[in-house]
Parts: sequence; structure tokens; C-alpha cells
Amino acid sequence: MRTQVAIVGAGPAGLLLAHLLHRAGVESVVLESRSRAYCEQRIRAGVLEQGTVDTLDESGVGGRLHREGLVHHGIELRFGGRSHRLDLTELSGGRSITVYGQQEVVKDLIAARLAYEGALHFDVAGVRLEGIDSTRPSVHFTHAGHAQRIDCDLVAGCDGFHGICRPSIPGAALTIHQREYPFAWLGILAEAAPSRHELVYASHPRGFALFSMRSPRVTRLYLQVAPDEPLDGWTDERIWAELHTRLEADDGWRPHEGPILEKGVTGMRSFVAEPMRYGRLFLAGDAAHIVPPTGAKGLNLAVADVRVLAAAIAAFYRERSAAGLDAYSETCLKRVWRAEHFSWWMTAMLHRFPGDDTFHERLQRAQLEYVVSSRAAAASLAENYVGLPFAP
Ligand code: FAS
Ligand code: PHB
Repeated sequence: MRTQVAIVGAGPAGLLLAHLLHRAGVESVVLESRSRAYCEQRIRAGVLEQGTVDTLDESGVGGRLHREGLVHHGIELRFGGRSHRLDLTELSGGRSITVYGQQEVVKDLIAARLAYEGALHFDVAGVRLEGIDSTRPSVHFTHAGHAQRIDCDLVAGCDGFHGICRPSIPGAALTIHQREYPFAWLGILAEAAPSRHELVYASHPRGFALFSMRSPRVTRLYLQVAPDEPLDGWTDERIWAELHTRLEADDGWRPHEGPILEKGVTGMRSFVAEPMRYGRLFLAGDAAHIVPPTGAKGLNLAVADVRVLAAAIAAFYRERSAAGLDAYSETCLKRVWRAEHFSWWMTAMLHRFPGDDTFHERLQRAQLEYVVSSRAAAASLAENYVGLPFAP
């Protein structure tokens, strides 16, 4: 096969990149190791920044998002037995977030790709990159038992944190910056109508908890647990009891309980690989960076990366200019590091750290009190949470 851009990975980054390139008249082939069904049912992120919604709208795949997504104008912070609402929209000059599961975004992008018969191959195996340091890279893989090769001009590494693209770059060419956190999140999906209309972030002496949602019938909840927490120790009863304890405040509110549809433990790390490019290989999304989900940035950063990459690739073909490609990594890393800092800051403020002393606990409380009492502090959280405007 021959194409202009070979894209490895059909998550939000790979699918949106393929879609934006198609709209710019650039041909691509998407290679995905999992099945379509697996990709469409994988429960992950839930919060879309204003810029992500705008990007999906502008590229013609925002229809169902507007029909089914839940627009939110605020979040709540709970600590010390009290709840404080932050009016995100007022504080950010009119921007909001939309709660719409990542798997729904993936479904919408896959449907769009297949509707115009864009090349998208699921269940591929043994993906291997060749010649990424030349002007004629190629991607080798097997599909349906047949060995295949794609000759292309550019390769987009959108294969997530555990993919093969980043490891295809010589170690000496990359600088890795990372932080492992001494805790994880136990996440559940419950068949229960959300009993609050906005997200609730709780800092409690027993640990962090988060109340979120997916639809008027499905609640999404998280508990801070140990990084190697065995899931089998968490019965449904124990999960609900712990959630009620950590989310409790003087207003008496409690999340509605219901059958738990899914349970999982997600590790927490901050990670950035620099630069996000090697020769004709360009990394985007989780393949290049990871943030702890406390700031709801992961999916949104992937969108921001591929906006920049799609524009750079379009210019490469339209104007025969490599300027955008040459600036890609530096352009993306500015936003990546802003999101890395915000996600680390939210995580540090809201979680219990093993070995915490009273000094650290008092610092966290002082930070929380400042955020809910100072307009300047609240506006800073709000503009980062709803997503800073994209660079012009
Ligand atoms: P993805 O990992 O989504 O997609 C990469 C794709 O590449 C996958 O489909 C994978 O199957 C495929 N792939 C991998 N190796 C391959 C190979 N060798 N060949 C071909 N294909 C290959 N973010 C939030 O904002 N909020 C959250 O609550 C949140 N929760 C998360 C929970 C979990 C368990 C995980 C892992 C992540 C979570 N994230 C969350 C972050 C997540 O949403 C990512 O930021 C987002 O999926 C990034 O999208 P991609 O970069 O496309 O990577
Ligand atoms: C979610 O709904 O999955 C979600 C919301 C906010 C976060 C993380 C996850 O910060």
C-alpha cells in the first residue's frame, strides 16, 4: 500500500487526525491493534473542554455530542465537610465543559471515517516502523494473516502510552520527564441517575473521591486507592460506603446507588517525552504524554496535539512547507506542560499522600480555602479546567 500519512492507533488522537486530514484533502491509513468493538466500548475519559467540543463541531462530527452530551457550567469542591461551587463559565468568560464519554467520541469518529470509506484497519498485529529517519518511511504489519507494508511520507504515532511508536525512537534522541504517584483511582460505572447536575471533587482525610456522570441514567465515580490495590478486596457495598464517607458534607447530599456495570483501577502518572517528533515520525496524545486524570486533560491534550499536527501536515502538502512540521513539537509542548502542571497541581491539592504530615495537610487545606474564597485563584482553576484557548 502507498499513502501520504500512516497513522498508528485508532483512539481519539489517531481517529481525529485522520478525520482532520481527510477534510484537508490528505490521504491516510489508520492501523489499530484492537477490534472495533473493543475500541468503542473502552471506558475512559468523560470531560470535553470547550476547545475539544469546538473542534468536533467544526469538523462535522459534533451532532450526537450536542444531542447527548451534558453541558456543565460549574464544578464543586468538597472538603472539611463543606461544599463549594465554582462557576466555571462565569470565571472563564463564558466557556464551559461537556460531559460525553470518550468512547462516544471514538464511535462518532469511526462512523465518520467509515462513512467516507477512509482506510481504517482493526485487529492488525506486529506493527513495525522502518525508515522514520529517512524521507521514505514505511509501516509493516500483519492483517488477516497477511504481511503488509505501507509506504508513506509521514507516520503519526497515536498508539497511546503502551504503543510501539515512541519506543521506535532511539533512546538517545528522547528526553523523558515523569512522576509516578503513590496512589491510583478505583473507577466505577453505576446504573444510577446522577443525583447532582455537576461534578464533585472531594478531598477527605481517607482520600480523594470524584462524582461524575455519563448520562441521565449512568453515574461515574472514583476513589483514591493504593497504587497496587487489588480490586477483589472492593465489594460493591464497600465501594458505596467509602464513596458516601468521602463525598459527605453538611448539605446531606449522597450519590444515588445502583448496579455497578464496570469496575477498574487506573494508575496515576505524569509523563512527557521530548521532542514529540523524530524524523518523519510525529507522536500525538498519550504516545507522547500522560497526565493524572484529576484535571480531565488527557483526551483534550490529544485533541490539541492533532489540531496542530493536521494543520502542519496540510501545509506540508499544500504549500510544500515543512515549517509547521518543524515547529510541531515545540508548539504542542507549550500546552502539554501547562496541562501537566495543572493536572499535577489538582492532584497534589486533592489527594492524600502516604506519609503526609500535618504541615502538608495544612498546606493543602490552605490551597483549597484560597481557591474557593479568591476570585483570582478560582479563575485560574476555571480557565485551566475548561481549557485555555488554542494558540492562533
Ligand atoms: P489511546 O490510548 O486512547 O489510543 C491509542 C490506540 O492505539 C488504542 O486504541 C490502542 O489499542 C492502539 N494501539 C496501541 N498499540 C498499538 C499498536 N502497536 N498497533 C496499533 N494500534 C495500537 N483522561 C481523562 O481526561 N479523564 C479520564 O478520566 C481518563 N481516564 C482514563 C482511564 C484509563 C484506564 C486510561 C488508560 C486513560 C484514561 N484517560 C483519561 C486518558 C485517556 O483518556 C487518554 O488521554 C486518551 O485515551 C488519549 O487518546 P490517544 O492518545 O488516542 O491514546
Ligand atoms: C470522568 O467523568 O471520567 C472524569 C471526570 C473528571 C475527571 C476525571 C474523570 O477529572
